[in-house]
Amino acid sequence: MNSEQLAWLIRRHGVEMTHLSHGSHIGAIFSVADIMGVLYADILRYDARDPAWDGRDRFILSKGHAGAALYAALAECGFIDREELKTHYCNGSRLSGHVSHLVPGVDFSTGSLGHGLAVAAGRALAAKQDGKSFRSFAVLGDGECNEGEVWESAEFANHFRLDNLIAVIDYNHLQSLDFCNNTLEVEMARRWAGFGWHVMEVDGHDHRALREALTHTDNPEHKPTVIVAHTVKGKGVSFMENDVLWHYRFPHDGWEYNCTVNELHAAMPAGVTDPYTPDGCPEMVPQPEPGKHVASETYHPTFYHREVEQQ
Ligand SMILES: Cc1ncc(C[n+]2csc(CCOP(=O)(O)OP(=O)(O)O)c2C)c(N)n1
Ligand SMILES: [Mg+2]
Repeated sequence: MNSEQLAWLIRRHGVEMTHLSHGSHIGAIFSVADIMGVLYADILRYDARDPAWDGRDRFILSKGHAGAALYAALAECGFIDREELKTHYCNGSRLSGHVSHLVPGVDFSTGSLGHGLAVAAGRALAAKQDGKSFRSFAVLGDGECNEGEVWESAEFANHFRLDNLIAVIDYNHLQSLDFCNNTLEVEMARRWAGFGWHVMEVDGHDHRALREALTHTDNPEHKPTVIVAHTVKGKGVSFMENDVLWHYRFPHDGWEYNCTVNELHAAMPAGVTDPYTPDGCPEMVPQPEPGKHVASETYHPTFYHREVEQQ
């Protein structure tokens, strides 16, 4: 399976998982889907039949609220059964809303933001000390970079010249409740360079650019690498793109679900079959207009107040 196909399936599974569970974070899943697709199709070394293989690259999805994207990748790559994805968020399921290390192929539980890079850096150092050749990867959100531990880890990785450590920042300028520039915006590339990292900036939805950056992490000064991936939260579905609403809202029955599925179908790569709605959904018209949402009891209070103020 190529990375485009995998990224599409991550998005499609993400829609189904959040729809069935009434779970959250579809915007974050869509934002990181291409990064995950390239990592799992082209970059990471793993053996799905032997998830604990010692030579595997270590991977941490530090923005663990997008766990559905990781579970979907693991299902498509053979670590777990596709059917199990339907249990996401259910009581008793090992596919908890945020990432669980009980799932084969997962090295570290995440969801409490800010910790993934520290663990990834520790593993990179351990690899060097033990003479092992695996690499250590972490994917972080840009809002997550407000956590101080990220920068302690950045300093640590620089000090130990961890050139086997690769971080990817999903740089979508949104957090859970607002844009980063209304919260605490990190001037991403300059900050990481200041911390002594090898910095690359790419379009985080361009697979070729992602692949190119992820395969050229070597640098003469043996710095750790960060790839600042410019992304759009909600990427792939017009009315979700760049709208903070879809951090918590799931695609509801009716036009939200149907239009989401149909927009994904319009961009379905050759060779992929939709496991849930192979022929798409009955056409529906988005209601209301993109950006103007009807307040409902399922909305987060912040959005509700925003809508009330707008009236
Ligand atoms: C330590 C911690 N604080 C707060 C939260 C609640 N929370 C979940 S997602 C999120 C926003 C994260 O934004 P970002 O890292 O930019 O991720 P995105 O969804 O935009 O990819 C927050 C604050 C959390 N999970 N962990
Ligand atoms: Mg963000």
